[in-house]
Amino acid sequence: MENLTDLFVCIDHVGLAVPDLDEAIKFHTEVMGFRLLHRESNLDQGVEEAMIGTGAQLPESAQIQLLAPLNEDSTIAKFLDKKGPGMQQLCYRVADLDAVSATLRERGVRLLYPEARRGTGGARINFCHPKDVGGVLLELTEPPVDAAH
Ligand code: CMX
Repeated sequence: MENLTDLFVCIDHVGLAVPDLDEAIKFHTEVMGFRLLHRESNLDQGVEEAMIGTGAQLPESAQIQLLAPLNEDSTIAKFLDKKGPGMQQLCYRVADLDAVSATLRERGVRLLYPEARRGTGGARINFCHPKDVGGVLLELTEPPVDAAH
């Protein structure tokens, strides 16, 4: 596969681990003044999640993802136990997840999954191991073709 030059489209979102999704939504909408843009449960990732944002479209604004554990085996439950609530991940949007993953692997970055998995709103996702990218868990997301952005 050809080595890519521009890997990322934009910063898609920042993910915050929260113990209680309803409380976190209430805080971010009523106190911080953001809008609730999307909410879903992702069984594959063991999370109940919400996307929060300014609602700005042009220029497009990155969003905040609130992540609460669906069960005690969830990655988010483990994160909350060890580190408490706070920033759990940074997410970059990509146009072609398979091509970007291949390029990053060639450059020595470990991807957590051998193949893309399902993320928010049906996006294709994978993660770079935090130890290989400066200590931050880095999600890569390829939005579904019919996504609004
Ligand atoms: N950010 C930065 N560093 C992290 C981290 C995070 N979110 N999670 C773990 N680490 C670090 C730990 O601090 C630890 O470092 P030290 O060895 O220096 O102490 C090391 O990574 C190992 O930590 P761990 O607690 O043993 O965690 P695991 O190896 O069991 O899991 C990871 C880490 C990244 C593999 C796991 O969190 C994972 O699979 N994440 C991807 C899936 C995910 O996060 N899903 C929820 C979000 C879903 C979504 O966005 O849609």
